[in-house]
Amino acid sequence: MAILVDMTGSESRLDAIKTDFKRLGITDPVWLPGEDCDPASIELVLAWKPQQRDWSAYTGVKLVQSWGAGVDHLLDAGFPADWPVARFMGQSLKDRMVRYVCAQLSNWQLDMPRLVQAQNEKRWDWHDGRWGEQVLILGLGELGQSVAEALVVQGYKVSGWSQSPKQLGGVESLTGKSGLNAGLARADYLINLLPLTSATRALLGSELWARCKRQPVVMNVGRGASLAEDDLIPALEVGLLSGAILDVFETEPLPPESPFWSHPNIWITPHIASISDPSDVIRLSIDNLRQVRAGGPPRYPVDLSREY
Ligand code: OXD
Repeated sequence: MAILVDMTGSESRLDAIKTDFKRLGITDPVWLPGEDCDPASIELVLAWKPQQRDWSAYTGVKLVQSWGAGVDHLLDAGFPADWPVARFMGQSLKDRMVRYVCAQLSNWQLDMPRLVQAQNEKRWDWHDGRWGEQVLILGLGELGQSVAEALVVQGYKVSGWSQSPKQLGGVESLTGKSGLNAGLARADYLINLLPLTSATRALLGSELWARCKRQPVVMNVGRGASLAEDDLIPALEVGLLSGAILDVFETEPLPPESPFWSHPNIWITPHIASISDPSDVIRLSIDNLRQVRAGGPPRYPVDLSREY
């Protein structure tokens, strides 16, 4: 078999991925974009924002494996409709997301930037924190469920909004418009973990903010385009929201001219909430390829016609 790693990333990152294959004992040829491979020999395409569009010469592909949990970056890649597609999921991805969300909620409550500044100025800046109990998680997929369970353990009151009802210990399951309204009305924190689809694009916007009653902090760890970016600063200015913790953006890297950089109540991290562990992605992709070769479905299958 041969593998195509069609990823947008720095040369050193792509080279490191090639090395990871070797380290894991996979001796099959691994090709990077622009390298002179025989397209017909490729069985596995590992993709992150792939550059290739014409797949007509790739006659032997058995599986497309997304490097990440999200698959919106694959929607316009032009894959033939009958190629199986899988996304990445694994314990390391869940753990990292849980750690990011818990850390950022705690950082917000303790107002860490204020404390860091006080330390820099050798000032004892005691304050009594800004606490909140009620969390609404938008999207109860694998990552959303892990986050919900972890926040319950931390003592938060957690609701999760999803397409179909979910049974999760200690988590209130909300569905539909009325469920969303109920969750928004009492949320102190709103965490977006929805996949980006036509239905969720710009969902986090003024219409949603108008239904919030407790000036929540919004955390976006799903996809940037789920947030209507132009609606955010107005919602902060009129006090519908208290703050925004953003890890993902419509355009990444976030352009220097974005007003988000300098807003005091917007925290920015560079899409690092949960980074895929290369070894875990490679292992899953090889296992998935074996399953597909044996006639079964891959783990974490994706239906690109449904956008997730
Ligand atoms: C992902 C991501 O989709 O890192 O996993 O955004």
